[in-house]
Amino acid sequence: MGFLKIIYAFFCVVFLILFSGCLSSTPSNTYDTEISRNQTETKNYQGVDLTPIDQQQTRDIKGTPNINIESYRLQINGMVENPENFTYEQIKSYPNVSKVIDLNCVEGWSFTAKWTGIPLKTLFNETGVKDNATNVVFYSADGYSTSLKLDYLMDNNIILAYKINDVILPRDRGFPLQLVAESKYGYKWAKWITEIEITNQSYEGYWEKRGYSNSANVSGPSF
Ligand SMILES: Nc1nc2c(c(=O)[nH]1)N[C@H]1C(S)=C(S)[C@@H](COP(=O)(O)O)O[C@H]1N2
Ligand SMILES: [Mo]
Repeated sequence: MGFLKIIYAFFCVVFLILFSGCLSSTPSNTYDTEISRNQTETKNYQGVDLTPIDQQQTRDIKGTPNINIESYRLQINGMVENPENFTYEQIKSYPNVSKVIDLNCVEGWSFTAKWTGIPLKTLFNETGVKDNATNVVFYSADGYSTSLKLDYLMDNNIILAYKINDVILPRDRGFPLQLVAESKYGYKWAKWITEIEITNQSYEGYWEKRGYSNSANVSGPSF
């Protein structure tokens, strides 16, 4: 009898460990990918054929960083009046903008997608931007960084995308946010953004430090 009780207790403990493990890992790890799978991808928008997500090429320096969306905050700091941290839900609650834009990597490939997200202008209106600020640096969860001029970002109403082809940005594609740096090479399209710093200094990001052009115009040279 004693032996059977021990066996019984053992299986109860194993079962509890397995079961609680499932419960606790479900929300943060499958949140976006499950939603993405259940959403229908848009194939054509305003007469333009979009590249299906599974046919889009991608590029990253070291794989997909692990981001827990419950604790995720987008920090905006530097030369602002009020530094602020935004949750994913807050970001999605502002009016959104959609654009059909090509992403061109310096490796020679490109694709066309519909990007939906929040204009940087909306966030900068919340934080306020100091008068002499000139540049904006984007820092990502995988250690990547890049920068762009404040005027470029404002004049072109540049957005932070949380959807691609009307599907939640997949985890391996930059979830929760990718910068849609239209008319700039792909290395300016920071993914997995966690921090945005406003400054009056020029800044060389990951690829720029390795010799790539800091202006990165698709129409111009890449070095
Ligand atoms: N955080 C982060 N963002 C990044 C990169 C990266 O390695 N890390 N690679 C850049 C490069 S070189 C390109 S071409 C685009 C590719 O975006 P995609 O994977 O969505 O196609 O992401 C850019 N943004
Ligand atoms: Mo790239």
